[in-house]
Amino acid sequence: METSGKVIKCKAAVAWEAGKPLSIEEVEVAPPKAHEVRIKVLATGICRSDDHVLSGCISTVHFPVILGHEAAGVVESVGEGVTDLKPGDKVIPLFVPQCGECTSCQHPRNNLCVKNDLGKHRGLMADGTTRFTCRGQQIHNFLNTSTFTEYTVVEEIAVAKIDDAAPVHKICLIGCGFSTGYGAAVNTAKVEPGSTCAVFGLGGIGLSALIGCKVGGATRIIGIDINKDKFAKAKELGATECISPQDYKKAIPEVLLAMTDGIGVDYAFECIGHVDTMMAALQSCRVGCGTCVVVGVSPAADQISFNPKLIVTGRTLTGSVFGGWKSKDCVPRLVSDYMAKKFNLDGLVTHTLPFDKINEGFELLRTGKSIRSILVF
Ligand code: CND
Ligand code: ZN
Ligand code: ZN
Repeated sequence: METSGKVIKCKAAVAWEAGKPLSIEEVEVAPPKAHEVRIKVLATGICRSDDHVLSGCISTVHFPVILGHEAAGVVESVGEGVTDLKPGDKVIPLFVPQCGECTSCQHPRNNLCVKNDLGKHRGLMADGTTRFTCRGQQIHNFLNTSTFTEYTVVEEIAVAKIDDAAPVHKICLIGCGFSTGYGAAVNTAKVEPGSTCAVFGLGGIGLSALIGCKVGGATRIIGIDINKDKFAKAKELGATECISPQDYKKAIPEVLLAMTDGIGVDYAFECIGHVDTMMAALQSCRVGCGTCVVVGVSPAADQISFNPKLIVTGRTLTGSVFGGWKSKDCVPRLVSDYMAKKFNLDGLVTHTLPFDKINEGFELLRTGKSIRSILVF
């Protein structure tokens, strides 16, 4: 059936309010307006950031909302003025867009296009409305993407065309988890051969940072997690040692110092989202040149305070969103690199579930049983 130009009725997981399970509903998805693209979502991952919204930890997001920001699909139709995409193209929606024109897009080291919706969480398209309606009510977008739905509409600056042959059930992770962690290591930290790295948190993001450390040539990669069930996969992906804070009386920075002859690590990645582990990661870094990269998202009101001696003595505290990648340029290249076997992210997918089991997927994440669950339609 020709759907172009028409409202599509389809299945979506609507978050009506925080603290409640998602509700599978029939939603109406309006056709794309000028410079917008309607995408049939084929596979979408569950990232901890989606859960942060549901748990109320990112309190600025407006409900009701369709969450999800890590997906792959095909273009169903395009709005007026869209020239670089056509129906049938395989694509990845981009939770950090790339307009190509703003001061951030023009800056060689800045990937945070001013058209991102990360801090403000307007949850609306550029014209101030959304394309989703359910039970007569407008439903908000999430991070320019909203992928927990069979069809979504995104701005053309928030979609990357990728290799037609790429397996959507795996490379959907390039939409967030993989690229975020991997880029934190290869772009933000620029891990060098021979270095020692520590990865705090061995979920989808942390394990991707670990893959990046390995690709960067790190000789020692220490994984840290309170859930020891994560250690086997971490070792499979390149961790040389794994430790749990619960096995030590001493704090983790002291343990890491002892493990490195008092030197500390060259690079530490915080992939959890707690301010205390962010501090621990910074304190674990080598004096004079160690770098701590914050990737985890902490509750909106949390603050860090620390003794400036930690950084005046040459440590660097930094962070990145979406691994520092300029999204529209880099996502197609990351997919090509995956196809060329420059890295393997398949091990991050622990569960593949039908879309209707989305709440089960969230439960697997919350109970620490999954790395990434992929929902398929
Ligand atoms: P996930 O929950 O899968 O992984 C977190 C891991 O940390 C789990 O294995 C936990 O067991 C472990 N953990 C929890 N508490 C501790 C602790 N105190 N000490 C050691 N380990 C602990 O989450 P994820 O990998 O999907 O996401 C990780 C963070 O990254 C999360 O905060 C998410 O919101 C954030 C993120 C950032 C970005 C970005 O662009 N910067 C994009 N997406 C997600
Ligand atoms: Zn994410
Ligand atoms: Zn821009």
